[in-house]
Amino acid sequence: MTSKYEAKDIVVLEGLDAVRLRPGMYIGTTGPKGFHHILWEIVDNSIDEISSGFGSTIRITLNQDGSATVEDDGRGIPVDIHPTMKKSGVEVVYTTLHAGGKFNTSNYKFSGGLHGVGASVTNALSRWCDVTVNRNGKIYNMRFESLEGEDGKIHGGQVVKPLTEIGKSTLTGTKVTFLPDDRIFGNQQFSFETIIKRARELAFLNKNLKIEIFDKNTENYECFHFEGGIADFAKYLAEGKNSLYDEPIYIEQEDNDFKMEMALIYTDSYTENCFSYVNNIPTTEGGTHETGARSAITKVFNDYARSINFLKEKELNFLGEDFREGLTLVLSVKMNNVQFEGQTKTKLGNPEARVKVETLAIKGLQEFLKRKNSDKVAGIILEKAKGAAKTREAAKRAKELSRAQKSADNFNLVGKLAASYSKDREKAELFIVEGDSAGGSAKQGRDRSFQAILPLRGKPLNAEKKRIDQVLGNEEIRTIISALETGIGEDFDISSLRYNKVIILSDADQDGAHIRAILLTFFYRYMRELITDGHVFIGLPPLYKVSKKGFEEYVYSDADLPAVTSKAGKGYNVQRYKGLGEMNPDQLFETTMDPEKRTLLQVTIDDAAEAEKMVVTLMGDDIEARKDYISKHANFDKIDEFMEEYKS
Ligand code: 28F
Repeated sequence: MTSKYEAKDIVVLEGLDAVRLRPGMYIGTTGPKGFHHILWEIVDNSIDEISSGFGSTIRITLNQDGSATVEDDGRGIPVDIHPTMKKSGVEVVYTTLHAGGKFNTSNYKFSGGLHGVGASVTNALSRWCDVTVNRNGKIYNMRFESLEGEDGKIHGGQVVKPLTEIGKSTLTGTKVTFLPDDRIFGNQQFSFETIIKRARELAFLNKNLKIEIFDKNTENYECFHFEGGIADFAKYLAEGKNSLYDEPIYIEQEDNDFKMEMALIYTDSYTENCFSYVNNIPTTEGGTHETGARSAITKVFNDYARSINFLKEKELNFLGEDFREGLTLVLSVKMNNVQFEGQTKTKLGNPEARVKVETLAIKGLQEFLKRKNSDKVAGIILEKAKGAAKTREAAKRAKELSRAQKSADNFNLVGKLAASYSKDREKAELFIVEGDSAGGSAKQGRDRSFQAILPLRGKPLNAEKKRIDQVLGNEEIRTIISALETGIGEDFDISSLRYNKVIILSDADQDGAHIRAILLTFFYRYMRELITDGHVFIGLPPLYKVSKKGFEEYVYSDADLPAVTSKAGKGYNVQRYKGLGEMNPDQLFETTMDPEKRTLLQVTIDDAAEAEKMVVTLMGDDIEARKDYISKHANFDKIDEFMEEYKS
């Protein structure tokens, strides 16, 4: 950066008529975006000046006549005469396309502006433009207008008042007021909302900048100044999520004419939120700088994980994606000769930017890790990555298993599942029966034409506490999945369901209740449609049989017992069934499986969020919360009874 400016430094490329002829070529569109673009061209010049270290404040005023004023407290645009152009610096900046240090890197380090065309475009597309400069202890003023020439055409940005000394001042700075030309833009107005959005962003991106916006029409006022810069930006973006630590990691590195700033904060979300910028321009499509930043994060934290033995020798490195889960990243680079690519020209293409950002970010992150108390934050990040890696591996294994299983487990099923004869899916029923002995009775007692029996040995594992790979590794669960033929999770396909009714048959004791809860949790987690489409039922076995000569009746609840015994009269006998296994095949069919006589509870989910909460609470680790929840509300609709049992 040269501190001494000479007007001769300005390079001349093109005249202003071209701008009015094809405004779209210079500002993209003459719609609202282009209309505001000519304001940002002026603001960009102020930002260039302030970020070079001169001045601190930009004030934008929306005036009542539809014009806008932009002021800064920089050095003021040079007023000396360019030796060959014989024009003042102000005139050159406002009447020459591509004028300015932007394309002559000796004056300003980095160029701004999407099209990089500068203030002359604003002048060319304004009805009038008034420039006041405070510099050298004096106040200078110059005025431009778009006027009809002798050729009958309108020529934009004509000098109507040459640069004139109009007073004295000890201050320095530049103030520009312009009225967008309605012959170009129609009758549009500046939008306070649009302006404050971008102004806020600019204030985040330039931490030394204070930016005020005042709308004289509405008296609306906003002022932005973020001392933390993009670190504050990252915080702002993470608002409403749960941050895993308080202050974002902020790094700032420079290498000759390349500057990069990065702020990272992790939240408990599972997605990445990345905002990147080049010369204050958003790079929505990402690009080489983002790639460089990501590889730096991956490398530095993997190395750190090794160095503290968080990753053991034989463990694999985390992948880039593991470090992206829950990451809010703001990346801002300043550089020259920017190449934009992509669908919307918002993707940085410069290959050297990847290398530079990666190198600088590695340096910055390593410096961060050496700082006191960084180990806590780093530990949190490593834990988050570890969780992400686990999920990633589990998901991968689950997919493989789920696929491999389709063929393998049909074999697994043989000998366990007693299939039904009929292929009529509408009528078909699958009984999942607790225990081998009850399973044996059910197999003998069933109506083979449409009832299939799957006995469960032991308890299937608790689906809530395990990751999907473990769930799928469990033999009992795999058998159920194979029998239903639907697949699970992402691969779940309800149209492949073999049985219209899936009936859980377990003992009326605590173990039985537990098995039901486990199965329902599994269905809820991995085959939710099975429940929502009404395919899941709970079979109700009788608790008692009341009998005497010529009288026999099954009783399904304690409450009903007195009524039945009094109906039986004197000399009856009450048999209490402790488990399904105590009934012989005929009894089991008659009491629990016969569609004509049995009682089934259909499992429904009234409110998915509530059900979710219930499953988490019922099957999760917090025992107190579980008890509490059960006594307050058990909400699998009709299985409230079952939850009552579970409570005991
Ligand atoms: C309201 C809009 O445009 N502010 C500006 C400066 C300061 C200098 C400058 C501008 C250098 C080579 C173009 C002063 N002293 N606000 C503004 N403040 N332009 S624009 O220089 C002109 C550029 O070509 C400036 C020493 N060096 C630069």
